[in-house]
Amino acid sequence: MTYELLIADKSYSSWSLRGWLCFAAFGIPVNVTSTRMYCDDFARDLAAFSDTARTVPLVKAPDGALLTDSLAIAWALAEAFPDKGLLPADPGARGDALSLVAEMHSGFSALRAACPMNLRTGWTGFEPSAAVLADIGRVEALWARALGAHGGPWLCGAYSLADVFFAPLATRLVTYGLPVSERARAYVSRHLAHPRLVEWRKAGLDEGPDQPAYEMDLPRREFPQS
Ligand SMILES: N[C@@H](CCC(=O)N[C@@H](CS)C(=O)NCC(=O)O)C(=O)O
Repeated sequence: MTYELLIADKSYSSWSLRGWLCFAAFGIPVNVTSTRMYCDDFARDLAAFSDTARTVPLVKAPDGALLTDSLAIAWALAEAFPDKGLLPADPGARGDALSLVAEMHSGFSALRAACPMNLRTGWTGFEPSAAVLADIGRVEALWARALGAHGGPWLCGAYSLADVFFAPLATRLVTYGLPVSERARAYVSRHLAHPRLVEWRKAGLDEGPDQPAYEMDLPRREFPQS
């Protein structure tokens, strides 16, 4: 028996992207089912997956566990596959990765609310509020420390769960044209070129019409490819 993963709209569901990357970026086999938010399919497909399902991503593990949150998916896979590199082997880098994952999972509410992930387009003319700028400042500080302490190219050296959790936020920095340092922009470019993110984005473009809930009252521009 293998893992079963339920996700939604690849272009828009940032938590689904994180859940999927926990498998795909580390070569862990998984059966993926995809649904769409903001329509009857969502409730129907969640109920078919589990009667206690409420949000995506959702995972049924081979041991019978139902993982209802991206953080639980990350921790369970890191425990089940200690040799797949989800977390760095070095204890200091590992602690930093855990901290980055946890802070991303619980933080950056202003940036997340004002700039929903949308992998189909970029926007021009977005004016960040003071709260959004404060979140960007915190992202900059965390990334600069991690990249400096562990030597890159990813936050804690090799690609880890820390990068999985920041991948959607990295896309938002460029799709909304937010002000970032050169170092942060180079890290964002690494995400944009990551083969699994490229694969996910491409698959999302074929998932049907745009979701109206993610429209912005702003002129569009092309999704930045690098
Ligand atoms: N804390 C959850 C958040 C999951 C979440 O909010 N997922 C969104 C999609 S990105 C969702 O299912 N929204 C539907 C709803 O809330 O009804 C996690 O980390 O997995």
